[in-house]
Amino acid sequence: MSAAEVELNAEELKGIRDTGLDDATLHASLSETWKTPDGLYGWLATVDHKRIAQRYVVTAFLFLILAGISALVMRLQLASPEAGRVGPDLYNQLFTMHGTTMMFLFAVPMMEGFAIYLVPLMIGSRNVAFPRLNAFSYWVYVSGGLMIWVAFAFNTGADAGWFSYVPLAGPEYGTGKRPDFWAQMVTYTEVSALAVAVEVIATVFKQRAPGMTLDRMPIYVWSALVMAFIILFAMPAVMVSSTMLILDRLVGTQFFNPASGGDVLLWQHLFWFFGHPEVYIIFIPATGFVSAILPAFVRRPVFGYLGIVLSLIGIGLLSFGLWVHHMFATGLPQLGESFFTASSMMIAIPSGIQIFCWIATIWGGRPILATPLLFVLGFIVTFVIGGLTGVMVASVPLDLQVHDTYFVVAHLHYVLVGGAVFPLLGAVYYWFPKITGRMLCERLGKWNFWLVFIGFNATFFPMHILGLQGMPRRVYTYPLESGWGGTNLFVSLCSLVLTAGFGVLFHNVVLSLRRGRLAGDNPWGASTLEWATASPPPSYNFPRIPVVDHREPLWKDAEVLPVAEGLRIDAREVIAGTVADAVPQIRQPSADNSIWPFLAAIAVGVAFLASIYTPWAVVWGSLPVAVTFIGWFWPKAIPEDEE
Ligand code: HEM
Ligand SMILES: [Cu+2]
Repeated sequence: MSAAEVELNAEELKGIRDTGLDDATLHASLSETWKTPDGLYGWLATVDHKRIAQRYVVTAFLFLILAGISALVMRLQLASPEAGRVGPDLYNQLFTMHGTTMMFLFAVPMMEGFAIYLVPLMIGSRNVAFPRLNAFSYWVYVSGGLMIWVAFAFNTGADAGWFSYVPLAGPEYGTGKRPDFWAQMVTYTEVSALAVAVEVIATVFKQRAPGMTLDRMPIYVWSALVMAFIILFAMPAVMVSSTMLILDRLVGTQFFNPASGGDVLLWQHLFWFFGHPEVYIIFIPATGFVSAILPAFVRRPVFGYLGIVLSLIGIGLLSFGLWVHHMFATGLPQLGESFFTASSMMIAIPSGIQIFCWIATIWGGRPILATPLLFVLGFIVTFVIGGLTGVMVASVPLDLQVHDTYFVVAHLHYVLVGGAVFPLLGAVYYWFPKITGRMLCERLGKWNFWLVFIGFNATFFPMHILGLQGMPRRVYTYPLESGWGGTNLFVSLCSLVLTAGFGVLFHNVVLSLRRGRLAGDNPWGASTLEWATASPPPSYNFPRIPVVDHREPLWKDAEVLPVAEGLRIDAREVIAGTVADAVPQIRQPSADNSIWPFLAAIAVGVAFLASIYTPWAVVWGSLPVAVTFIGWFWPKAIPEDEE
């Protein structure tokens, strides 16, 4: 960058005070201003997006382990025909807890966690917008997850499937309190997801580094933004429906009871209006990982920036027009079926564009086969297979044949594991050095990849065949004469290979945390801003806010990254700018640590939980909630007052 350009940027920044401090003073004062206090109080009160994000990621991994164990127990039971290791009642709880945990407590929060960690660093800011809401969202999520698993431990695990259809989950057939716990868990996780969505949108739109116009934004940030918008429009549908379910069960409303004018299919419409976009909430940020990882390992920018961004937005919009393909077996009018078949197949177009752009990127580059790139390649192979079976089941006649069989189980795992878990593992290998300051071991990484890739395909590919042979999903056993025993045994054994792959990952993480090679700021020679700061980043992220005039700021042949100065160092501040062009407008105060979000989450959590037992909890429970919110929002002296 020439001196003239720096001057221009500095000109844009007028109105922001220049601190003009040397590095050591700057570091000392910013560390003091942005620090998290030691001890338990600091742990509960921190609003540092990186700490909160790390918690999200670690907690989501713990839920992955729980859900994985339930899957293994299911596979143990299904390994041989007519086995009695797990009874039907426990089996129902197992597949419901597995599916529910994977979707609501693992995949979505994992993606949220990564977004909270990466977005402020990638756009050159010091924290997310609404840092206290961020802290609140984590505690709400974790209490929802704990609640449903504690209930499971007391034999009250949800048992009506991850989509909890009525009337099975309704007042007439739903066992005990089981569906109520499911419905309330949805409320917790959705409150937290909506909070994250609002933070991500506000952060991306308002807090980008000076000069980072929308078309210079990293593709991952675009994907996080699209994810946040999908959350915003999809999640309310399931919150409404789960609340209606709990009202039907607890206070005798009749939303889903046809005898009193209610409608059973209404549940399915509301659920899938959320449920289909849900898979894109998981998949879109995963494609963002791919677009972030690829350039670093093929040494060139991703091919077709505009095409990929438009595809992301296109997928986000289209994802709201497909939900009825989950309901082909409910007897819809022919025209409706054709419409939703067509729209389901249409989504293959933007997905295909992205895949071709990635292939073109690899084609034109010089690929270095490090572990993150292996996972990306594994993702492309696996996801394409899942996409192909997706196009198959989008056609009504075929769907009616394989509906509720293991073909669907195979398909959904190919898209979910292929489309989200593979990129996620790539992302773990890619950003672990940034987050912890240490590299993961490459040799173990290769073992990790091959065990997961081979284990996954060997476990799930044969399920297509089982499905075509007629094996229904959600059955706790099958007769000897069916002839499905051999394949099932093979599948169960291969799931152990997959488990071993995850074992290697956890081993690698534990080992590398202590003994991994030190990473340095930018071990992969990557181009985006998170690599411009230390690993792990300091509490304030960047000593000086970077100024961006390029899509790949760290690949420009500049000796040093241009920076903006002028934020206060004695109070928490971020730069807020215009939405499209990121021209700095104001210095925005950023919230300090506070215990109130934690207390508010407890109050909200207790109210949600108690409302399973009495509707009065909604009334009396709102009092402590109000108190904690008053504490949280108690007016503070704004910086201008102090001056
Ligand atoms: C890691 C290895 C995994 C294994 C061995 C596994 C195994 C299984 C099995 C055996 C079932 C079918 C149960 C039945 O129909 O009887 C199932 C269902 C399901 N799995 Fe997985 N799974 C794994 C990972 C995942 C992941 C990563 C996700 C999502 C991100 C996921 C989401 C689901 C869902 C949504 C269902 C449907 C549950 C229902 O029918 O209500 N699974 N899984
Ligand atoms: Cu769908």
